[in-house]
Amino acid sequence: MKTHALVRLPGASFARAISSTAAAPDVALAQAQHAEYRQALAAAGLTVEILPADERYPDGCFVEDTAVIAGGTAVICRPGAASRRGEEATVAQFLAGRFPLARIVRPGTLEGGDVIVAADRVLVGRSARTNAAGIAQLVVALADLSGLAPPPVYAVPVAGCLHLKTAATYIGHNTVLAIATYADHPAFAGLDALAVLDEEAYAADALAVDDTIILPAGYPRTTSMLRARGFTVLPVPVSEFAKADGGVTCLSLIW
Ligand code: CIR
Repeated sequence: MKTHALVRLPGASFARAISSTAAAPDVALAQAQHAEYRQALAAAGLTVEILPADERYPDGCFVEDTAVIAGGTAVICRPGAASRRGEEATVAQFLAGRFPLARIVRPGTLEGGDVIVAADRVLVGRSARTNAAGIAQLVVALADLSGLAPPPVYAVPVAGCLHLKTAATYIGHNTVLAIATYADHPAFAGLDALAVLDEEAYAADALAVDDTIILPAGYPRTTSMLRARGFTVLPVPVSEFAKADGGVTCLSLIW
């Protein structure tokens, strides 16, 4: 049962967030959407912890990338994007005392958006942001500090999108939600893979809080598919974060 979420408010510098799109985010609208997102987290039953905006880091609201919480451990990431290095310091400060911490260090890079913690395995995207050294360090960190047997870790090559979780997310009940090209990936063998329609690919990044799923607004087919399976779906508008290649998982750390 998940109880907490950590978020960071988007600041004025969010206008300069890294983006593969030509569209510039509207900061005031992003801030309003972030407030709705926080309400959805609270409606899903979470206590929402809020870090203030940090104007040094335009992408700082995407806190998911700064840490991986798994097996009772928080692994502090070393972002692959140079402009994002340093974001993790305030997150580490917040998490220290709540979790034993491990850290990804040079030459490793790892961003939390590449890490899917599923029922019996951890899947890590090897992407433009996460390298083999980062993945190897994550494996060691989870084995050292969790007190649990290390779950099998699979490295999954990521192509055509930013992070692994841009393409697939674990939504509980042994189920993965994925874009069609990832739905039958061998890393998901043994899990139930639900494919989203190509025109709803952005909805593959879904945030599951137990049986509630926070989904980007505007994806009716994915919403109905999940509701038909018994999930409570909370659609939230995140258009301004999408302009900066972010989705609903990117905006929080959940535990
Ligand atoms: C970046 O390029 O780093 C940000 N503009 C977007 C990060 C999205 N994070 C995520 O998917 N976990």
